[in-house]
Amino acid sequence: MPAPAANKRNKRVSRNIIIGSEAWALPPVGHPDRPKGVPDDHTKRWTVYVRQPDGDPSLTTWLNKVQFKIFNTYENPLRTCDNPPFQVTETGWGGFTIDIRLHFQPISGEKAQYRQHFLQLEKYGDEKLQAEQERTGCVRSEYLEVVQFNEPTEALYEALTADDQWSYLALGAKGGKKTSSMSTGPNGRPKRGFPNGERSAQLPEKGGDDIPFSQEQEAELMNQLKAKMQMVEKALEEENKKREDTESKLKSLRAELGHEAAQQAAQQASGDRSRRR
Ligand code: SLL
Repeated sequence: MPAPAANKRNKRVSRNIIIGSEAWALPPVGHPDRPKGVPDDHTKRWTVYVRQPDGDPSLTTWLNKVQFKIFNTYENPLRTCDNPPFQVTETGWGGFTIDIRLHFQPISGEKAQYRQHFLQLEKYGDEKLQAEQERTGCVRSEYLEVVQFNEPTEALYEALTADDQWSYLALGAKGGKKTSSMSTGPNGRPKRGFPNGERSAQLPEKGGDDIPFSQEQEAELMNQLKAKMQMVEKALEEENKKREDTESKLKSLRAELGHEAAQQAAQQASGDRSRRR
């Protein structure tokens, strides 16, 4: 269903997503590590997923939910993920094609789109890739997909160009850490400019709870860098001195040996010459 005409913009925005699956071997039947309740004929545990490439804006800006239609012998084969991670984990014995339905955020006015992914459970690819799959015990198969929004609604366009699409990276969801000395805005990113909201290219003089960067901090950072540079220079000086010592030792050793060695070399050379004649 196209967006109402009044909302249309003469723009096209696209987003990359990764669609993929990972499969691991299950411990054999009777093994203490084999999970309980898994049918005896299941040999693999697998996950099928839809995610944004690392560092990309959050796909929840435009993606509302994802449905995975798995093989129809599974219980409840239409699996719906209303929130990230958009993924389904199951066990089984064979690969099959999974239908994936991408549902967009209501502000987009876009109808759902379909994609497919073949659930690859067995090793594949060249020797190097198969060796890697053997080593890690994991078979991964994924591809990059592009979702295009032609003439997005105003609301979708706003969302797709907003700063806060990246805030999930700062909120420590995946190892990302908030820097404690910075104050952050409601979107989790460091606040910019002065506490009164004034924006300026000039850093404020002093820091404070509401001021993430200041001239004072800048100066302190410069001092720290200078101190580190002095340490490096000192270490370099010491190394140079060591090198000079070693070189002079080497020189005197050579001088000591020189006489003997020169004689040997001369004898050798004259022997060579006489043999050649
Ligand atoms: C096919 N590739 O397309 C085959 C089917 C089905 C795999 C593979 C167990 C399912 C369950 C499982 O792994 N099925 O336990 O319901 O015909």
